[in-house]
Amino acid sequence: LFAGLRATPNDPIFGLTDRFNKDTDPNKVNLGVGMYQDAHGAVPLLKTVLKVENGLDAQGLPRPYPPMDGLADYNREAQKLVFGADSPAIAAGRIVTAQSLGGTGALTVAADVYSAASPNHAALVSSPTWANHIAILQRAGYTVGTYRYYDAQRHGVDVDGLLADLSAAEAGTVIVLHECCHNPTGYDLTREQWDAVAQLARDRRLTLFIDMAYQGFSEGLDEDAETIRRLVADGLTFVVGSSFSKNFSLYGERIGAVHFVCADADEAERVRSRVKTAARENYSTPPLHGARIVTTILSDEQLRAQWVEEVTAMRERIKSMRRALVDGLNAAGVHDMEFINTQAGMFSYCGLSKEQMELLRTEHHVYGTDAGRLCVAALNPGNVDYVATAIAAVRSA
Ligand code: PLP
Ligand code: TYF
Repeated sequence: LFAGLRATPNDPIFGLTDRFNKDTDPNKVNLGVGMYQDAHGAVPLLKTVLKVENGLDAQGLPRPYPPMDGLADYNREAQKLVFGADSPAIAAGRIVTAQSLGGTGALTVAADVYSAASPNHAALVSSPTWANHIAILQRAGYTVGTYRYYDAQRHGVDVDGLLADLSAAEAGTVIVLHECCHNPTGYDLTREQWDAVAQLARDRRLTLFIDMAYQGFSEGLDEDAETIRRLVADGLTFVVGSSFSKNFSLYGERIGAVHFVCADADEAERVRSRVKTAARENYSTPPLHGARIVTTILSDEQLRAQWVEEVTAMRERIKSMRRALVDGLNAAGVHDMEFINTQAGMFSYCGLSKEQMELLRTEHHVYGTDAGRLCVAALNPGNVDYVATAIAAVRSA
């Protein structure tokens, strides 16, 4: 039956972890996969999450099927976190929110609904982007192209290229944008640049998908959602994918949400039926556990405040590690990598070539992606100087 089946290549990012696990060097550092780690190099279990889990355990709750679009209380809380508790669009009933299997599942469901809504099956993603954006859209029948984004020379965003490429897109083209903490580069759009994108989206009737996998990891939970809230206030209709993998450190629970900002409540009702169908045909109903944890925390004032503190601590620690890396590089004689402090989120495009990234692995046991992406959220006081020295050595090799 499977004799003629050819194997597909390993996911390059998870493949790095496999290589890292086989490395026996005691100094090895995994800056490959995007997972936040604490000062001791562990993926944390947040204190608020543990507290709630213990409570849920003690209650011994049954596990019925949730609705296909997820728990209603969860959806309400997830929606408020993205759009703001006082959002007029929420009050008007024109935002459809459904629990999703992480940010990945949000995109999967969005792609199904988009493809039913418009005959234009073209999509554009940033060059570069998270590889799953391309894979998921292609799987849903989209022809996926790229818009210019990363400007290696200027260590930032090629805004002119981006706007030119969006201007050339046909009406109805799906445009995937990263709300904040761009994966993989770490470079985000400024407020003015977002305004220009929004103007184009309106003028050319582009279909925006805004991926927010890192809410709270750039400037703050509200600050990081500001663009989305402004687009809603401006009257745009679009879709948001949001994830609790990072800001609740619930990677393995597969918990996120997809939000459809519709023109009115009537349109929202029709969209909701499509969303439920997409869920039913993909996985029937989403899982309960992560949704219960997140709902309990977000709907309790004290727990929520404690969680916000934990998100703040993660964000601040990442920023301090960026500074420590730049300091370490300076101490090692590398003075042109200050740009690391201008990037946001878990990732840094460090500008090293594929060959240099391989040298970093083979000679120094430091693992980042071929494209030069380092997960700075996996740095800690015990490895940051080692990594800085290794980068300096590779640069002068
Ligand atoms: N979108 C982007 C831009 C990401 O970097 C990630 C990475 O984890 C995701 C979506 C997927 O998030 P999740 O693990 O919640 O599915
Ligand atoms: O970019 C990352 O490292 C994270 C995690 O197929 C990830 O977004 C990596 C690869 C993948 C799914 C998630």
